[in-house]
Amino acid sequence: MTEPHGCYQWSVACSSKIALCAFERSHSLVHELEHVTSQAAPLRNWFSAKGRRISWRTRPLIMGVVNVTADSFYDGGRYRAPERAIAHALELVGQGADIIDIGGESTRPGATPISEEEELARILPVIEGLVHHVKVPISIDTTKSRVAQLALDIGASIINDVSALRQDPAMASVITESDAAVVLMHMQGTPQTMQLAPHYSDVGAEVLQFFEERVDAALLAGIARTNIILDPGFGFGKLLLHNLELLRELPSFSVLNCPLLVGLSRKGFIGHIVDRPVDQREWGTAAAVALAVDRGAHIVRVHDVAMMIDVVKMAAALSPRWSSCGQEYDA
Ligand code: HH2
Repeated sequence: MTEPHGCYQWSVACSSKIALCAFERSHSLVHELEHVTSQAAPLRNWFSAKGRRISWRTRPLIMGVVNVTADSFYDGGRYRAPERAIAHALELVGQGADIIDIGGESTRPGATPISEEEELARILPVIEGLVHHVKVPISIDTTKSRVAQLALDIGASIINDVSALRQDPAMASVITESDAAVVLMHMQGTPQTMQLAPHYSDVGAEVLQFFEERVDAALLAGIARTNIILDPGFGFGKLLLHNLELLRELPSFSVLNCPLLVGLSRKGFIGHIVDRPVDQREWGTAAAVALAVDRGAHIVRVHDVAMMIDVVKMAAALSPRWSSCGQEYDA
């Protein structure tokens, strides 16, 4: 019988098999697995954003990236004008994006922080221009509570906080009160410092411990577990080997009963391996995305939706983790 994975991985019935599977893949996280598998986990293939269930069945969801910035590491300057950003977001939705992630401030290594007013001026017109024209949830990539609040007020429903609620003490209550979903991402340091000297003794164990701490902090602040998404933060305070190790360790993070998001698209570590500049990393990204799908990612954050949706569909069709989730083919 096929191992139950993917959309069934949170079932009470399957938790011991999941634990066994994760145990086989991870040497360092045994005690965490024992702890979590002793808890009853609900059957869930969804997360909640402002009371709406965002679910998946046969493949991970695709989060399409729209950067309304001048200096993003790949598309900086391209969608700086609101009408261009809106047109690009509509294009990504047309290509099959399940979520649109709008960012007004670059988080690339060494990026110059921008003011709250500047960030608001960049993203609000884009949300306003999109919200009545797309059905997919709109996510906002921000660490600032006021930016989050105003974006949620006009229709966004997910806050993608790369600081995992650590940068702005008011962020957690904004999310609690609006019942938005939140992405809690791991980062060592800040975008200004993170690539200076990343250091871990066991990157997988440290990221898992960080997730436990941040999930506890979010729950304590009143955010429901069903609204929390976790992200290991590829490229955020990590050397090449740390990124590769995290991709290998991905299955072990499912023990926290939260969906996993991965942002691998065109990142520097892919560039190092394939030895190509940022505009030539789509094949390297495709390989990393396919492996992430097989290793348990539920949401894949990408710049190239049209390409990566085929990669995600094919990887899911081939993956034992997803193939038990009700895929049906005519032939
Ligand atoms: N990566 C980037 C930005 N936001 N959010 C999450 N949750 N996970 C990620 O891996 C992630 C993220 C960097 O990509 P991009 O937005 O294209 O670049 P920039 O930060 O330079 O705008």
